[in-house]
Order: sequence, then structure tokens, then C-alpha cells
Amino acid sequence: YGPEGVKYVQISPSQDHIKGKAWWTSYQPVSYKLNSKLGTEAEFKNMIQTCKAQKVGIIVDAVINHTTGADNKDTVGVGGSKYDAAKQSYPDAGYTKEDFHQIAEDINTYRKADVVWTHRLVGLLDLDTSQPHVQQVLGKYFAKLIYMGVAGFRVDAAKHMSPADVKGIKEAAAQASGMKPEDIWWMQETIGFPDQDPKIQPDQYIGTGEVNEFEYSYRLRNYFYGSIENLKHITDKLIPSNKAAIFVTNWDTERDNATRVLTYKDGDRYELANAFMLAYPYGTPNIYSGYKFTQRDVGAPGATDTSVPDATCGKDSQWQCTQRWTSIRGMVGFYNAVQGTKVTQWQDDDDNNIAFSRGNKGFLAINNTDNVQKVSYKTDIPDGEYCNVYVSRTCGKTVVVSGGKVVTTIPAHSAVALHIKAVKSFYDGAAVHKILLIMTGITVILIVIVAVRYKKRSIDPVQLQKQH
Ligand code: ARE
Ligand code: CA
Repeated sequence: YGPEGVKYVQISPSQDHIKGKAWWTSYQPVSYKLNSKLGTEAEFKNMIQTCKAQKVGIIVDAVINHTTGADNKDTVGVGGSKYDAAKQSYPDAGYTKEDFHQIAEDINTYRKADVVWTHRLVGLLDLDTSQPHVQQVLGKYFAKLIYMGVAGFRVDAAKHMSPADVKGIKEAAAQASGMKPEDIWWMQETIGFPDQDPKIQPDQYIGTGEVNEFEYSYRLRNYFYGSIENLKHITDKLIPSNKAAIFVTNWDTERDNATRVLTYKDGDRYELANAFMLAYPYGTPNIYSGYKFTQRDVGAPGATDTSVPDATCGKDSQWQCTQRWTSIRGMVGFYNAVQGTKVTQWQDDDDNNIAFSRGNKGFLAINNTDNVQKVSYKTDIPDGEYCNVYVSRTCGKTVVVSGGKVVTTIPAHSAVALHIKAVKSFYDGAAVHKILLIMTGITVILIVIVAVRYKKRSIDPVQLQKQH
């Protein structure tokens, strides 16, 4: 990832959790020890350091609103932490009954903020996140991860904690780690919904960090199944760009909201939407990579009650491996190459062909129709022969810019993506000097993987059997 310009990798929750084959066992913490189905603490540490050496930061998905389902009957987590859900006792985390909201009801309305904040999300024991003790326990967990070299956090279910509680937790994390709160990268899962209480909307949480802008992903779906000319307005009335974390899908929406977002099951449209997200300047783009599935709850390929095997990519793999796609890798390069530029020369046919430049650094054209399209677009990138990074990683397909114009044909549901760090002469070994001079720009890309294994099998299954 590092050499290709991916700056961060977000991983599945890192803390100890309940046993079970479903993917979502990671979202039921039993303590904040770092042994999980994805690896041991030592492996986790090794992953962080290995990635850091390649300038890739790790983002941890922090599950801090709750512990396990109230009716969970087991007593030992995958990593060995003891717990008793009936007694609301999680000794390895340091929680007793007093640390939980005592309203034994599930969230049954999203029109009342208090209910969303203090009742149970799908039956999960809800921490009283207003309590100093809970904030300190969580603060220490964040600090430990920061000391280990973690680059930032996705804050799970932020919508289910009041903004004041989230602020308190973040301050506790700052205090325990010696950082300033504003220096901790904090990406909050806040699913906005116009009908719901204004107090739980994403804009209420931007005081503590970035927020997920789900509306962006819904619009992508609507436009790619309608007219992509609408993409020119995609950011209208959304969260400000510097506060928005965006994606085409995530592990929840691809399962529960597949009719509202694009997923790998949408084929070319999904790929094109990811390309657009990486080309268009708005928010922090997250590329999601999971595995193929037909049933919602089914865990990663080969998962057992206590482990997940290493991911594999390749023709027969059940993993999506989005991060290996030619178009994604090409567009990561594009993203980095065009930093600091605005959208210029927007052109469209009032329907499903669009093109725009990123100043004099990049050019993207999308044909979202079922037919080959002959195009002639203006562009602000300098004349020359460019690699179409959407379709080839080796500059096997080039497009010429001449007289400030791109005249070419684009296959059905495909794209032309050109940028100044991928020109033909560069690949041919000439003009390297000229290209190097214009290599600038910072990388901000996120790859989200639903179940990244840190390394080989870590938990001794025999030992866990005994604990059953
Ligand atoms: C599992 C079982 C449940 C069982 C529970 C407790 O599926 O049947 O009751 O365990 O035993 C994930 C899975 C859940 C899973 C949970 C715990 O998706 O199925 O429950 O892990 O293992 C809301 C929240 C939002 C949340 C989504 C899923 O607001 O925060 O629901 N997303 C995050 C993660 C999830 C994770 C959790 C939170 C829990 O990304 O992967 O759950 O840690 C409207 C509202 C939204 C609401 C949405 C769906 O759109 O506006 O706010 O999202 O409906 O309810
Ligand atoms: Ca809560």
C-alpha cells in the first residue's frame, strides 16, 4: 500500500470480543485487551510497526458505546477476557453494573435523542458514557493504542452517545495520551436521517471530529442508476468537506441498505463510483474492501468461532480485494497527483457522460451508458500522451491530449483517467526529470477492510475449547 500512495488502513475492531462465526462478533467487546479473532496483541503491534515503516497508518474502529448483547450467555471472550452479561460485569474492562444505563429497553424510536443515546442498540448493553469512570476506561484504551502507534480512530455508533459524552471521552483520551484533543483523528459514525431528532444528526458531532456523510453514498447510487450529470451537485448541502468522511459503501450498508448504495454486486457502476469519489475533491475518501456474501451474518471466508484465516486475493478468492483492482490503484495515484487543485472544465451531456479536470493536474471522463461513446472534451492538463490509469497499471492504454482537447472513445461503463504523474514518456524512461519535478502532494486515502488478519493464527483453539 505504502509505495502506491495509500496512507491509512482501517481495520476491524481490535479489542477482545464474543465468540462466534458471524462477522459482527467484533462489535461486542468484552474488554479492551488486544487479543481477538484477528490476532494477538503482539501481532497487532507488529502490523502497526510494519505499516508505519512504509508510511501507512492504522485506523482503529473503536467500539465504545456498548459491550455485549444483554442476553449473551457465554463467559469468556475470544482473547480470554471474562464477563457475565446477566450481571453486567466485565472485570477485565473494569465495568460493573453501575457503568451501564439501566433502562433495559432497546432503541425503539430515532425521533428522541435521549432514547437513541441511553437505550440499547439492538440489545447491546449500553455504557453510561457520561460517567467519569467509563470515560477514563475508554480514554486509557485510546491512549494505549496511540502509544502503540495507531494513527486515528473510527468511532463506532457515535450517534448513540451524546455529543457531550463523546467530547468527554475524547478529552479523557487526550489526557491519558498527552495529546491535544484536536490532534487525535476521530472519525465518527453518525448516520444522518432527516426524519430523526435534530440532536442526533451528523452536524451535531463535528465539534469532536469528522463525521460519516452517508448521504454522499446514497446520491452516488441514485445518480449512477439515473444520470451522472447530477454528480456536479453531489456535495450540495452536505457536511463541509474538511469534516466529511465518505465511502461508496461500508460493511453495514452493503448488507442492510444495498438498495440505497452501490456495492461490489453492482459491478461497473460500483467501480466507476469509487473512481469518481477518488477524483472529485470532497471529504476523506474510504475505499471499502470486504468479502463476497449471500447471507448477511456470514463471517469472513473460513472463519471459526475464534479465528479468521488470512485474506487471499485472486481469481477464486471469496475476498473482494477492491484494493487490488487496477482502477482503484490507478485512482489512488490520481488522487495523490491532483491534490491542491479544484474542479475545472466540467462537461456533461445532460445524462450519463461527464468529464472534468482537476486544474492542470488531472482529467477524468466517465461513460455510464451501455454504449461506446465517442467524446471530445476540453481539458486543463498539458498536451501530451497520458496513461489511462483507470484501465491499465502498466500504461498499456494511452490517451493523447492535443490542443487542450481529449478526443477518444470510451467503452460502455468505463472511464478515462489521466494525470500528470502517469504520462507515456515516463513509462518509456524519457522525461523522468520533468515528471519528478512536479511530484508533490500529500496522500489521504483510506482502505477499509472488514476483517484484516494481523498475521497467522494466534489464539490456541484448544485452550479456548477448554474454556467453553
Ligand atoms: C448482532 C445481531 C443482533 C443482536 C445483537 C446483540 O445482529 O440481532 O441483537 O448482535 O446480540 C454490528 C451488526 C449487528 C450486530 C452488532 C453487534 O450490524 O447486526 O448485532 O454488530 O454484534 C444503527 C446504528 C449504527 C450501526 C448500525 C448497524 O446507528 O451505529 O445500526 N453501525 C455500527 C457498526 C455495525 C455494528 C454496530 C454499530 C454495533 O458499523 O457493524 O453492528 O457496534 C437507521 C438509523 C441508523 C441505524 C440503522 C440500522 O438507518 O438511522 O442509525 O444504524 O437504521 O438500524
Ligand atoms: Ca448509548
